[in-house]
Amino acid sequence: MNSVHGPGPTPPAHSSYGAPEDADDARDSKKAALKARRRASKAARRAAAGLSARAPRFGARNENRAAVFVKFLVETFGVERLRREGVCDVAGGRGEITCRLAHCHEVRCVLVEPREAVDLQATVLKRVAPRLPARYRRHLEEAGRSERIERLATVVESPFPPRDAALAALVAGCGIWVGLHADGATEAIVEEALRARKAFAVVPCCVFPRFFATRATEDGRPVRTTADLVSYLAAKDARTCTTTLAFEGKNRVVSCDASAVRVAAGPADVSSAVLANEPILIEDSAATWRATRSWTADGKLVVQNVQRDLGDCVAPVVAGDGARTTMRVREFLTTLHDEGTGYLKDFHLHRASPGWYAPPPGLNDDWLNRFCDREGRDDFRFLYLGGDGSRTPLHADVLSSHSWSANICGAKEWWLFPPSETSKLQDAAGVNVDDVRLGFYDAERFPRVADAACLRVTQPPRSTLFVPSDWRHMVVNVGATLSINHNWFEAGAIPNVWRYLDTEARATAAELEACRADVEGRGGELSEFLWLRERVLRASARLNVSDFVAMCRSEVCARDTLAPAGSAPEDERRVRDGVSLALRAVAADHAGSLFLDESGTWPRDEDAASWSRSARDRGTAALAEALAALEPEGVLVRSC
Ligand SMILES: O=C(O)CCC(=O)C(=O)O
Repeated sequence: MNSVHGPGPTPPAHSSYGAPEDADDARDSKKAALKARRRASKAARRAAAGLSARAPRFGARNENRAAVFVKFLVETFGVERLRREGVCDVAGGRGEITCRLAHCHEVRCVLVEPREAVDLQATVLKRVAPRLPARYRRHLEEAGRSERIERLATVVESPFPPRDAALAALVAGCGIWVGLHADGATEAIVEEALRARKAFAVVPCCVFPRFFATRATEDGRPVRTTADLVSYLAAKDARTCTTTLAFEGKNRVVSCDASAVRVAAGPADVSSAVLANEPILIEDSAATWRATRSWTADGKLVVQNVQRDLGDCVAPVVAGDGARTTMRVREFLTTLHDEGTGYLKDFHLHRASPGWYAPPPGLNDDWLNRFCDREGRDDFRFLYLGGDGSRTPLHADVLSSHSWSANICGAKEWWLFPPSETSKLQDAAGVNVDDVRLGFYDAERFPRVADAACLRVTQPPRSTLFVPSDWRHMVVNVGATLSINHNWFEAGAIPNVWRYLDTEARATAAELEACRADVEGRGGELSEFLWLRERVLRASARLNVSDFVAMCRSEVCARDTLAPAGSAPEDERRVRDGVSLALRAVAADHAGSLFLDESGTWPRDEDAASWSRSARDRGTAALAEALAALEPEGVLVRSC
């Protein structure tokens, strides 16, 4: 079993996921024999006392454990989800769990078992059928086999996780990974599922302390017992739950939905999520906002109040056919409940009418909108309003910014993909899939969408979702939904923002290269051409490199710390280094094309003062000042 994760020597290959005949097994069998002797003598005592020989049982007999575990899976994840996402049954032995899920619940299953060829039809006929309710048994008796198993179950003969790419893709195609007494594979299931953001449920059994010698409990003891192993696995992620299953023996299940967005327990969790660039849901964060109080009653939209407050505003609307238009909010409201109506999006609420809400704590160190306010330019604070089923296609946010989105009423279903999954969401030409729901995209053109690790959440009314920088996401509204969102970023996102801007700056430079000769031909200066390039970049990307420098300078010079309040010194260091590296890259590649006016902002007038030597010197000086604030030991920035 050389693919089982975890430190220490590898359990021998002869066994199913490492069930070696070692001292621990011997100890386990001794314990079992002792237990059996105790049970027999108890039964004898009860018989002597004239009582029933049968001892009271904790739950079902051990041989029913697969049935009990499947019941747990159905109750925990719901049969709809099991069917939608599919189950990977790791170290599933003869395949009883797979047989039950596929045959009785019509769940697509992949059984990974390294030991021997598994005959699922034999298992269902011999082991499963005799214990099934009559309705499932009858058609097996008639047909002598289960077509559902033929149709839904795949056996993968491999260690876990499979190394072969095709087999690994089969496993990755399942949303829920399970292991009942999977022995040496148990920790691998947990680790891989957390990494791939899958849901999992494992029932640990043998511990093999000799093979996994470096495992330690939270209080530092070596993991020696099954109870230790349960706590050790549960400690790997705050979202895990442990439950006791109703059968005898090793019956503690550790389960977790690593595909679920975390819910914040307090502001510190929000700051940690921002630092880690991970989504987080903040419940009830919009409950007391003036917007919520004014525009909803009993959780429902009060259309006439929205009309009263915003009716005359003109807002952008994406029509049902995708065409972009604008209309008065009052007019849009009359169509809100019509089928296939448009989606009112990106309406600048704060600009039109401020004071309806305050950004949630932890999501308000907003460099982007502060900069826009300072410069008196368009901000990134929006109101969205859409009917049931209205949708925003898969995208990553503008400028590689974060966003937060708060529901005033209605709910939103989110699909969120970490940056590592981006290529799986694209076709061979690098075009993004528009709708990631199964059946809504061309699986031949986008063959890896189903394998992409995805976080899911149905965001309830009055809550806020933090959407991190560079995470692609898709949204579908559930019921008429009014939401407020900001695109924003803090210091931690600056490396991503810079990467985005640098790519755009290079593309703009390449496109404009042909104009350089024109400018030079009419006797213009190189700096006029560089200013022009910055101007085009600003129009296409909303920020140019000069803006980026001005924004970073005003933030880093005005404060002592850049990471969220209360962050560890190493986080502060990491965040500072990120900003510093971005500005060093500006110094290396763009120092000669920074232009600032006397007030320290982009000189937008189309006259020679804008691209003058002094405008460039001010740009270079702003960059040097920002770097000096970040790196007091000093950096030399030279204008070219
Ligand atoms: O609510 C929506 O439809 C889209 C919101 C979004 O994409 C965001 O907040 O980043």
